[in-house]
Amino acid sequence: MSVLEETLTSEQAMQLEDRYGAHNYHPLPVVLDRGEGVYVWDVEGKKYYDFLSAYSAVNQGHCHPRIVGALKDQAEKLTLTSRAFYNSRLGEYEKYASEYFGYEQLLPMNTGAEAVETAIKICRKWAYEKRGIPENEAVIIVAENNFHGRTTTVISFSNDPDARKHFGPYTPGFIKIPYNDVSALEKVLNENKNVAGFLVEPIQGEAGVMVPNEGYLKTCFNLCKEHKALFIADEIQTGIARTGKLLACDYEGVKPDMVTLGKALSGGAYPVSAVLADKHIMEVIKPGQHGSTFGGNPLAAVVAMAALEVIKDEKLAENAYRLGEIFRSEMQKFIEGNDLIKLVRGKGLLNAIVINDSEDSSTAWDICVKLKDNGLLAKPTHGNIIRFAPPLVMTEEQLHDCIAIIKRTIEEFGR
Ligand code: IF1
Repeated sequence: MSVLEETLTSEQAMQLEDRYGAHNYHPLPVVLDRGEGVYVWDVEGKKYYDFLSAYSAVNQGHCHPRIVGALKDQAEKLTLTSRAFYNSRLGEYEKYASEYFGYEQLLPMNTGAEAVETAIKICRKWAYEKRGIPENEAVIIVAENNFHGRTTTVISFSNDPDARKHFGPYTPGFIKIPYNDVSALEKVLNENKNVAGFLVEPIQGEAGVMVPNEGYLKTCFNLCKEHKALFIADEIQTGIARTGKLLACDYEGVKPDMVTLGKALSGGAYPVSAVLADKHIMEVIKPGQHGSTFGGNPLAAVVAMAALEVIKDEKLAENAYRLGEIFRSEMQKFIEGNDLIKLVRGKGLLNAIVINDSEDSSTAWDICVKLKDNGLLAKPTHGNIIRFAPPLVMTEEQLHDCIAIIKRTIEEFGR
């Protein structure tokens, strides 16, 4: 039997990762082997509700037949051409996705971090060529506690010590301001003539699902307009129906100058990311100035089209909105009679509970281990915060089942 055909026990699989893999993660002790819709199964056949959705990449549910079907068909036909040649699916995808989100053009990449890097490069180039900012002096404003990926430039403006420490020297040209603070943005825009853009998550995911005040995005957008800076929304986690609208910015009627997308753009079947913008911005990038071997490949193109069709056809934004309301109101009722949980917050099906404990406690982790034992997989974002982000194809009945598991687990834990 070849190595690939052997079925390992969970214990063996974990040992292999531990021995031969770099230790850049600390996973919950569960080894997943199969997924379908809102469910995943471990190697021993135990079934779980997935309440992480691969960090919101699997919004359409695991192994969605339409997405997998598109992937299989295209995989047998043509997978990769590079951009040295045209391919028969890319233009169709670029048109479909641009119109879908209401932009003129799309730049295809693969991972979220690459999409953010791309947006930064476009923003800087735009600043020099369209705004006349002096060479090498463009500044991009970012928010404290941001998460935009793991590349050297992106971690340069992180303030998470794990993400940053000993990875310097850092890329200059970023100014950090507190999140959800309009006057901080206004102050920097007034004081610094070289601000090219403001890069922001409409809801901060890794920071613990921090939902800004109503009107924050709109006011920031207007301030950017006034100062001729680009408003760049990182919708890699919040986008594609996760928060109950197609984009989280839709809640405030904001159309960002640039949007980054990733994760659920492929429904988790393949790494697909993109930057969307109108022509007057995108046109600063000319042949040879940016790209990627895999970006824009035909497999990614058909997978992304299928993934976006599923969002519309199955009305997943509407479902996320409706189930999110139920989730928060049920959890709210529950925590009023419970000392362990301090609050629940979120939008659509991107939610978190905050535990009455310190940020560096292990309580969130310990609860997640118990949730796993009870058949539900979630992941802490801090020592005291648990994120709940199930696939958006969940039914109301399944959601009530999950809420019951969460309540029971927390009650057991409190004892
Ligand atoms: C990991 C968090 C989620 C993102 C936003 C860009 C990227 C991400 C808003 C980069 C990625 C991930 C990556 C994942 C953990 C995760 C995460 F906990 F860190 F915050 F989703 F909640 N912009 N987020 O959230 O996309 O390059 O990874 O494709 O393991 O690092 P990527």
